[in-house]
Amino acid sequence: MSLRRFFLCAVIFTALIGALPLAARAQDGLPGEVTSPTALRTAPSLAGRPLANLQTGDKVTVTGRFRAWFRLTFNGQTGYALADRIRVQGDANRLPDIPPAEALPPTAAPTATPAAVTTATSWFGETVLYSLFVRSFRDSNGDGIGDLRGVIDGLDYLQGLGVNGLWLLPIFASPSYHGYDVTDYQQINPQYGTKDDLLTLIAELKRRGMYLLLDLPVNHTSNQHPFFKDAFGKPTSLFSQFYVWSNAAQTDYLSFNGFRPMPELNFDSRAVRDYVTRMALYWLDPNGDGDPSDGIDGYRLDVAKDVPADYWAELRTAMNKVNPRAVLLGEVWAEGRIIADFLRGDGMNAAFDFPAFNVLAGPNSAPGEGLLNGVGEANVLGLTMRALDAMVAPGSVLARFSHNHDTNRLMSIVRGDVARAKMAAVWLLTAPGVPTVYYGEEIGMAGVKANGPVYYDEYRREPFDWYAAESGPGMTYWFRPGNRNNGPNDGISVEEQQADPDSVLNTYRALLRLRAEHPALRSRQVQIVRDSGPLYVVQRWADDALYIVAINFTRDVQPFWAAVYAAAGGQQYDSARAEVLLSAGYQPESLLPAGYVIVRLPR
Ligand SMILES: [Ca+2]
Ligand SMILES: [Ca+2]
Ligand SMILES: [Ca+2]
Ligand SMILES: [Ca+2]
Repeated sequence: MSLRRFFLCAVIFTALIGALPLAARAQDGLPGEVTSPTALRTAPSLAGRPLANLQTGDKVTVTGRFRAWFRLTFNGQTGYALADRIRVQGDANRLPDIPPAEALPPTAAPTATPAAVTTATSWFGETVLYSLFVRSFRDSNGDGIGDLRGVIDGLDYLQGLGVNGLWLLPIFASPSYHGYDVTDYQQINPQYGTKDDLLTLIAELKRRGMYLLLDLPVNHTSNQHPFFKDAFGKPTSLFSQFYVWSNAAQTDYLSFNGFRPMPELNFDSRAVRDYVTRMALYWLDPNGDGDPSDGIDGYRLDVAKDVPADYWAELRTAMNKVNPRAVLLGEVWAEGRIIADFLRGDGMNAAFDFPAFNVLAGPNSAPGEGLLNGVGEANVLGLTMRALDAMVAPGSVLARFSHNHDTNRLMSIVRGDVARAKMAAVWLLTAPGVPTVYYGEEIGMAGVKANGPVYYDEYRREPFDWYAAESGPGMTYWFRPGNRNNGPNDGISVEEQQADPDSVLNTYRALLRLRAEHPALRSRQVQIVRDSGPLYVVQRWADDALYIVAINFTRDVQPFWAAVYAAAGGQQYDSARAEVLLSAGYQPESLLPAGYVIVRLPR
């Protein structure tokens, strides 16, 4: 077995078994110290029996993690404690994830019913999703803050771009700029507009044959949510069971990533499940007449990994009674094995492909260390995508992306290399699954998380640049510090790229037009070619033609047709008949670094 083959096998093994090689080092546990009192419990919920009270300064051994909990041993006892109460010596990210089967009571075990998913996903699988931050996209009333009327004003642009589904980052009432801490799931953030504005947007989208997903952050609420305010410090509150308290006085609680403004909802509670389901169903049929034609098409589920998978199955069952076509697209930011735990056929219809993103982008903290920068092997990307495809329930959809609102932007990942950004677009828009374009990606906006104390992710969520001068009708200006990533007259705006056929914008338009014109480029008849050497090669079929997509992620010139023939087991195609649909750096026997080609071979 060659070294390379051994490495590839190791990757397959890793993808299937899910044990990251790095995690193995932490297998025996990391030393930790308790930073504030908490209980050691038998299971990660308040229902679990307390084994011991952990006091500040107690020394423990941490052996794994499950959602917001660490598994640890203390005085010979093994159990779970809240992760934000333990300071770990070493890299806690390398701790192995505990399978839910071990951490949850056996009653939570799933039963798969793949048929339910297949119906809902038939339309969703044809979608190109546009992830849109309302605050930054387009302003309709001149206050500098994007709003729903602004989204409506921008629909001609989006339809012209060629996307047909919108995922709006959270639009519900919230005290924060980002909206991931909700105070009322039935109210639209007044800065963004009204329920009527949303209904108008939905009607406008339907008229255009477009779809709408709303972001549903229900792992946690805001600490300003009325239920939390009522229960905080008041054990007799009717809403006590809604949250996960860690002291009897109910002044200390489990929160998302230990972030106090985001107390986690307690999904062990029937009342919580019923409440969240009622909120989620509301927007599927906003006027409540039993006809979902006035409603949204589904939800993107925030932090879906930290809500029990059996709850998503429960929500799916309830949604099927209102609109069986509506989809649930989960953010399960984890390795493939965990994603597969949620795509079982009975709950979520779709999830984001974080493993492929990891291969493409490299470590999120170090831009420029992934395949998009020529680091690593294209075969690893193909294997990673194939492994996840094979692990999830039939009919499930994987949403692909090169970056999102929680990561550095693509243009920053590739360190401003426009050719590599376009190459990433070719991967995204020809990959099997649902491509997700993050607003501003299509004009090559840059964005890197900044150090605090005030600004962090805002730098990855900057105002969408409509104009060269950053001013004009619809332009938002809620965030405009001097050190932002996108400025005036930097070549990054719709206005500056509109007429340039080589612009990033027109590359996205060309790719989306190809997808629309050639059903094979979006069909499920696709093969990510094995053993294509340094090239990433995808084959797609129509009745009358074979389509080949090849991308050279490396920093060297690579042979093209020779690699295609080798991957096809020596079979030769009549390359003289090849119709080149889109290319860059195609020579044509070879591909330059960051080059790509989409060819059509008539049968
Ligand atoms: Ca506004
Ligand atoms: Ca209705
Ligand atoms: Ca949770
Ligand atoms: Ca600009």
